[in-house]
Amino acid sequence: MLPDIMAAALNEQIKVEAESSQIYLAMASWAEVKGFEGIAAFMFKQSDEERLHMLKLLKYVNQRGGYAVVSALDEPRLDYSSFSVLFRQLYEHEVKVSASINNLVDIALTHKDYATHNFLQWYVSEQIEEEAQAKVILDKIDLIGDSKGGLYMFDNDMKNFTSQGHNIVQ
Ligand code: OFO
Repeated sequence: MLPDIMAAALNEQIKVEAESSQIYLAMASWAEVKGFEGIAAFMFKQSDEERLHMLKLLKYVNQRGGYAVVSALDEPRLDYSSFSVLFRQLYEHEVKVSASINNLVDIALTHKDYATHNFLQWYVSEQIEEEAQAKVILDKIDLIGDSKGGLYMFDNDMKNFTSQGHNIVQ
């Protein structure tokens, strides 16, 4: 059985993951309209993954005797001035998500909810990967700057990575 405070915090996280999915969906749409298919494919995939993170939490809350709430989401407010700004927002967003996962771990330990603590370890690992991936991409984009040729090649790399199911960090 979930402690009430844990159920409430997990419900907040359900919203965070759903909003992450919306943020990446908005980024995907922008990249697609700009003609950057590879970046768009990467963002669509990220968006799908965030939805799975949300679903995993939702099912866990219900399975543990809580009630997972599907709440209204905030509209993504993004600065689309360049790809480097876009990827910086992605990176900063992931850092924020890691902090909220850490906060959940903290609540689980404080309330001796070891089942949830165990469940959350998957998210802890996932965040390590996602932060690292976002940082690598951001560093690459910062190197490229505004070079059109560089962006074109980067977009192709992203296409290959996404279609082969590879992680860009590899
Ligand atoms: Fe990338 O955030 Fe989910 O966990």
